[in-house]
Amino acid sequence: MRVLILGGDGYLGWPTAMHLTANGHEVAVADNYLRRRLSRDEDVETLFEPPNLCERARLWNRKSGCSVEVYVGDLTCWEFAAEVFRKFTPDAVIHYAEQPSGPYSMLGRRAGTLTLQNNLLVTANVIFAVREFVPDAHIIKLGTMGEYGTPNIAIEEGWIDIEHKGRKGRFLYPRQAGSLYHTTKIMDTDLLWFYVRTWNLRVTDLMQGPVYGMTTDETGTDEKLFPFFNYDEIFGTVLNRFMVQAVAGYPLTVYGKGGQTRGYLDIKDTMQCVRLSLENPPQKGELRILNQFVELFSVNQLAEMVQRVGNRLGLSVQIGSVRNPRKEAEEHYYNPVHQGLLELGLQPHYLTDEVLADMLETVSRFKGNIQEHKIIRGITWD
Ligand code: USQ
Repeated sequence: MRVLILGGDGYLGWPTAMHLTANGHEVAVADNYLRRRLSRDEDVETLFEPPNLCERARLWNRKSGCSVEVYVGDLTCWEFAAEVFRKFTPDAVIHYAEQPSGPYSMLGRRAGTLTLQNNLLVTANVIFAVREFVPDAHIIKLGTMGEYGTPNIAIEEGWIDIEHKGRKGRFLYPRQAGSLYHTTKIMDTDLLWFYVRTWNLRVTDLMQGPVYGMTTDETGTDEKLFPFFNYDEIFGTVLNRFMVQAVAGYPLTVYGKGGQTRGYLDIKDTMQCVRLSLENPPQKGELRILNQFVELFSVNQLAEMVQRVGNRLGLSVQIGSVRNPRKEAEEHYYNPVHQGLLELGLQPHYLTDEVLADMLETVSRFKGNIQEHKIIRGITWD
């Protein structure tokens, strides 16, 4: 298939480009380096600076013989979005092109507005471009498990059947996010659902949990092909942060009581989930929602695992406690369904001691780059 990856420079975008070309698809990527710019502006650069997209495409071509077409530009700009769709005419679009951080979206009015504008306008442009240039194309949108929040009932896969006053109906599962960023993902889902009903679009919305890891089948140990790896308070996700903290000898930053539970997955499984969704498209006029994670962990469980494995490697890992900067439940019921991707053929990678040890060893290669002042910035939801 001809696959257009929007946000192709990001933590998931670049590994997806390599993974899909390695599996026989034709791929183009588009990105405006927003994530790199925001990291620089906020003084929270990644553990190492990956090469730019054109250089990454050259390196990958030299290694694998596969080509990736590169478009650099801003997808909130209709002219650029239209040009990319017109030239590449994709069979499928993978939409990762969003400001992806809860803490960034809560920095203040300017960051909040940027998040709203970027995320909603790119989603709208994707919808309009598909309608105008490739109406049969499949849109695969990266959503988040955070759209559901932490309700006191089981979380279904996107939809819920409700019986009310003797009548029955099927609705989007109730959503109640914990940051402005997560709320933009709810708005994306609503936009997509409206246009699926109105224009018969074909859409998969992937509700993903926090991802961990740095290596995929395609990167191997070649660090020039590694994705971004953020360990800072703004763009770093919890397990990636804990691994860097363990290597740096910084007490693991458990927020609040540490009972916050989420569904996690290895970046290798993100690759599988996205490819399986691509290769098994829904019908036109269908919004298919899949909950994309493999295992549930609380923050405390993650910290204990990192401590145990880190100590075995001689790291002397301490578990710290940080006043929770977010407004979220620190102890709660959490029971999300995640059947759809397994039914499509997902072969999960689990978070074993071996996997953790491997990640800690990979992070140790960059120990000299770790800057402790990036770990806690003091951003609060207040
Ligand atoms: N947490 C800590 N200590 C830290 C960092 C985080 O205890 O140093 C806690 C948070 O308070 C939260 C949990 O760990 O309860 C997960 O936080 P996170 O920063 O790893 O993940 P989150 O902000 O929810 O966002 C990340 C990605 C986002 C994606 C989301 C999936 O940045 O793009 O949508 O994971 S989910 O969490 O399921 O909504």
